[in-house]
Amino acid sequence: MTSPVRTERHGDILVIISDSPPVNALGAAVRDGLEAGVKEGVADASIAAMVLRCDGRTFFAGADITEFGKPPKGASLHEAIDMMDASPKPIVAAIHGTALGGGCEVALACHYRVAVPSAKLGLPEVKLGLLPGAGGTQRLPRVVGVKAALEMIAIGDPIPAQKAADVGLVDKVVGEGSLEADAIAFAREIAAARPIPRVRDKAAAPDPDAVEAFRKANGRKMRGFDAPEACIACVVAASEKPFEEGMTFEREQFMKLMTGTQSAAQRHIFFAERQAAKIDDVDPKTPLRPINRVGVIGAGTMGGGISMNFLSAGIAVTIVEMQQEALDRGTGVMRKNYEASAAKGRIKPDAPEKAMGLLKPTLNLDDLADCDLIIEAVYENMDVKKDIFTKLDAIAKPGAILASNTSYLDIDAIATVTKRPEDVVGMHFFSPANVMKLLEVVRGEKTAKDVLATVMDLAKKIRKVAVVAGVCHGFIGNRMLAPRQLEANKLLMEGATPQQIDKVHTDFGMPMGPFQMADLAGVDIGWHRDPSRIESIRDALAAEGRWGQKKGAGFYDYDEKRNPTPSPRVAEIIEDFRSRSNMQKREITDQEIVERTLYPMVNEGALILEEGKAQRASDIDVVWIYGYGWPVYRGGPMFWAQTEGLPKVVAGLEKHGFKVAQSLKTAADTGGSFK
Ligand code: 3H9
Repeated sequence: MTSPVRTERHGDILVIISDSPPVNALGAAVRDGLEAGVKEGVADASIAAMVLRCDGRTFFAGADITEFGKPPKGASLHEAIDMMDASPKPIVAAIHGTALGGGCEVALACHYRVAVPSAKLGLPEVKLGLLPGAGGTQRLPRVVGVKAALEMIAIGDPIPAQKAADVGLVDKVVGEGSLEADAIAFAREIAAARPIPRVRDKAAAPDPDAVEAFRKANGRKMRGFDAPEACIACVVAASEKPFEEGMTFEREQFMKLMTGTQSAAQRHIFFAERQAAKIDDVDPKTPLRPINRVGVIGAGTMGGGISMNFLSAGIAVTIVEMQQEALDRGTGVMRKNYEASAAKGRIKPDAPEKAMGLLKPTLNLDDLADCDLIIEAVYENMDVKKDIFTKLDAIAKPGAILASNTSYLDIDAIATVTKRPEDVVGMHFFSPANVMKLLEVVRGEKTAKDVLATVMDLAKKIRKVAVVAGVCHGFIGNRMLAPRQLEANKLLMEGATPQQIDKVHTDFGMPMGPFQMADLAGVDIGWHRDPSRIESIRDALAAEGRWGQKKGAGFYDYDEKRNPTPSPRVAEIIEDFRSRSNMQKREITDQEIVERTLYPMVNEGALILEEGKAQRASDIDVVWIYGYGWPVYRGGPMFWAQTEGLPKVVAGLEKHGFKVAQSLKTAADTGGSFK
């Protein structure tokens, strides 16, 4: 097999080049090639210095994650890196694309770093539940100091080349189109400089204040995760221990994380997210329909949020409302949202004007005639949606994609009112639509393959994570939410409190529990609006005007800052409803809440898979991570069920009288996993 690493001589400079698509991950063959390249440069008396660069779209994007958990092969990354570090001739890392993880660690072990302006450098291992395990935690603080290293290692966001130069991580920012030539020239300049600068020889000053401030600023974000604390401990070690001791400490911490379930879950999600973009029976080379202008019907919270996604990506939007006042209100909210983001420095100062400049507000549905994609985002009512799609069929140009943002309704039924059901698709955004990453793409019976391919591609452009779902009530996410909510309500009747049930969910790592969610969304949603008809605790709350956060009262009482406290009135309502239903109150354990609210979600997920409404179990996990805030360190409900043990899940479901999905039973009985 030919090596992915080759060398080229440019006078007294040896250029070592890796060419391992797609991202030059540091797999066994690349590591072996690097060792061979450096050996060649060291052994050859005519070589004064070396340049290390990559072909393709990026410098090394990290260790090869697919090798994790498998028996080691070839030179280890440590060995390759140690060899570079120890080279008696200087090595210059020439960086383009993204030098991430092990790639950034390779660059840190080189003696100099040059980068093009568009390059980014970072140590994102924490996002995989890991820490930089090839010396990154020990070398980076020695270069950029404890404070900057904490940000890069324990948060994991990469930094652009210029910022890297400002903090000393990059020695020189070179020409965008002349990386190799500039790196060779730089190598010639430093070839004779002695001593060769080695990061390991530097010291990082201890900075306990920075550590404390970092913990304080990021505590919430890091809650529940193991990796960030281990990252912090390693950065502190870099400032307190000699290099080799720090390396030993880093290794121990890395192995602990690597063998734990959190990292397995986070790595699962890394691949699951990328897998979700693939549709089994749709060729990735399917020609796409051009999307230059998007139409959005409805300028409410949802329509406005949806429009912002496209505007932010530079795609023109025509937004339609029925009344001028509603249109003005909707576009006003969008402008305010943009301005708030600009004020916080999240977007450039001129971004609000740019985005709003691409928006065409109108009261006339006929103005959608030039749109390539039209998304209907009005309220959930089949008759209303059918009426809109009938009109759209007459207005939209041939080939335009007609999408509904429905969260429950039957896309096939909506498609029947058009003469082009192949152009109809569901695009289910999650609220707030400009923030939440998930997009459920609902594939109707007749949806054309190129429509699906186009929508999946567009999702990437607007930075959403798209998952394909089949037509069923609530699709993937909301369908699985339903049994959870049902059981949570039953548990209230049996003796649990809203706060106990919610706490089990937040302790699990969810951003909120079922009743906090109900209060946020609105207790009155789906209410029959007849105060005399009290058929559930929820009806009783709605009848009293306890509609949730917006009314200052729901399952909880709220102060003016929307801080919740348990409500004595709600306790009374529950007590009253319980006694009228002739039910006995009993003690409910937290474990029972887990078994009755989370296990049924897994069961529903298994049914969704059986019915072919999701392509794969990992797609369901992606839905829950990006649509509902399921803790990524638990890998989504289907992955979590496997860490919990499928036989245990089945036994729990059976104990509480649930009908267990056949595929779940089979997987549990055969020691298998979800496919
Ligand atoms: C590490 O380095 C540990 C060390 O500290 C210590 C070791 C001892 N390995 O994302 P894309 C695949 S941990 C294997 O769609 P983009 C990816 O699955 C690593 N495969 O492209 C996909 O495959 P497919 C630290 C990888 O342009 C294809 O490449 N590094 C790896 O949108 C294209 O990826 C990271 O965490 C990998 N490391 O984004 C960086 N990376 O086509 C992880 C990617 O079959 N990578 N693949 O679906 C990324 O963040 C993005 O992939 C990157 C490109 C920004 C590089």
